[in-house]
Amino acid sequence: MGWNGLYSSAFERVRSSIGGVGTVLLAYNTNIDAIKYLDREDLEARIERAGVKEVLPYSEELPKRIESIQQLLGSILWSIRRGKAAELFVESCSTRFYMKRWGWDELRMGGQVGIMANLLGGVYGVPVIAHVPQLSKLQAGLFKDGPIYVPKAESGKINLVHPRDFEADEENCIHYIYEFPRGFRVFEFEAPRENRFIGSADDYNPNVVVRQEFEEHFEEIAEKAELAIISGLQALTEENYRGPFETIRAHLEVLEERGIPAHLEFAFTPDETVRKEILGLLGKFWSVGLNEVELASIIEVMGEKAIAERLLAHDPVDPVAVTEAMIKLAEKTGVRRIHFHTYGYYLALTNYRGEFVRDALLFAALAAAAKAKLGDVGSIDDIVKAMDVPVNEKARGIEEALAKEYGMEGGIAEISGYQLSFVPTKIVAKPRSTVGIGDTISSSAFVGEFALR
Ligand code: 8BR
Ligand code: 8BR
Ligand code: GLC
Repeated sequence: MGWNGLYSSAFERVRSSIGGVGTVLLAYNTNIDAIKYLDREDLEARIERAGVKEVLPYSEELPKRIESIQQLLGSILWSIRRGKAAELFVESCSTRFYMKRWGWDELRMGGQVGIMANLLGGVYGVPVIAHVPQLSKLQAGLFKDGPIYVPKAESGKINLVHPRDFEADEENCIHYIYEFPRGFRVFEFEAPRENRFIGSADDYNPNVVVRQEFEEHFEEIAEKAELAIISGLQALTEENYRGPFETIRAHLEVLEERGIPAHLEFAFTPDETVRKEILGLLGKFWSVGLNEVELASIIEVMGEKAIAERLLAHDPVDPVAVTEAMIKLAEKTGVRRIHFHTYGYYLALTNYRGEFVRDALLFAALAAAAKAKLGDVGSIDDIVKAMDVPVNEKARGIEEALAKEYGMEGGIAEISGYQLSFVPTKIVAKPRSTVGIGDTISSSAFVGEFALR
């Protein structure tokens, strides 16, 4: 069967079995994404007003956090010049106010938890319990209908309610997302690909502030779940990680005791100390999801500089370097599943076997293409609309390299006691937006795998 045949049969099987998946616990980051599609003239005028000389240095090197309008505009330029994503905490109130007045074109659900809750609960119909650090009316309104719940403590007991029925009036956690298309020009710079810069005007998610319900009643909440996906550790720093890590470690122990497989969605974590701490926690997870930059950054803190460099040297990324890095990571931490995704293909290294691992990746790639094509996936049947997106041509060379190196056939190979699964992805030429595709990929593959078991 060719890849298109494998795609449609994987989709049909996941569609018919996903209803059998139990409740998924999602923690910790949920926020509001205020999306602004950048406009050249507007941006140039703003940079001129703020002072070109003061702005440009930050487009060479990102600041650690944003404390001025010059740093904000310079960081946006940093992303545009490289076509790279970046996300920084906005500390200064006057800059937050500047962003608010600059405005947005669209408000969307944000944060790995929020995005996955809407996809799993709102689209796939899989029940989810979400951690939402602050439930404002605006935040609650961004949740889709469906089996999406937040725990509410009432007279010492936990009840599960839809976020709109939580009826709290808490703060807005807003992340301003500045998106630009491939070829976007500003002054003499041109974006080599579409991407975004995120400025987080949010005191809760970047610090992983855990709600009282989750601090005090975690065992009772976990009792209701069969799977877990953890995310949102990426903005922690050497200064503030200790408290949240204690809570997370305690939560992971509860999940482990109850035999609940947990997936870590590893987003880019600039702080090296935090990355090392995450590495130390990985053994408590069943599974981890990451892209090439993230894999290189974690392999680097393991002292494997040479492999880290190989991961970033080629486009598309060398799959043999990826496989070697995944084996090192699995051997060091004991994590049972590593799901790698990059522009054009995915790989999964598992310490168990079966075609369902590959088929879950195919389902995820179709979901990702639907998300890129439509912006928002409304129902599971929308995902079929991505069937006509062509399978990435460049992935043929990747497949050949894997066949030669590991004897891979039909996207599956056996290496040093692990199964390696490969799929070429479908790439949408003009994506509606780039935010949240990674979350769609990781959650669809993880949950899809349990649907197919
Ligand atoms: P992409 O081509 O995949 O967008 O690669 C850009 C990488 O830069 C992303 O993996 C993104 O995670 C990372 N990044 C982020 Br997000 N924040 C960053 C930061 N503060 N400093 C440097 N890189 C960052
Ligand atoms: P990260 O932000 O975690 O890197 O996830 C983004 C992922 O989305 C990439 O690894 C890539 O597989 C996928 N993706 C991107 Br970016 N653009 C896409 C597109 N136009 N069509 C399909 N998938 C895309
Ligand atoms: C990060 C950002 C959030 C965005 C999400 C998309 O969590 O903080 O704003 O929605 O990534 O993956």
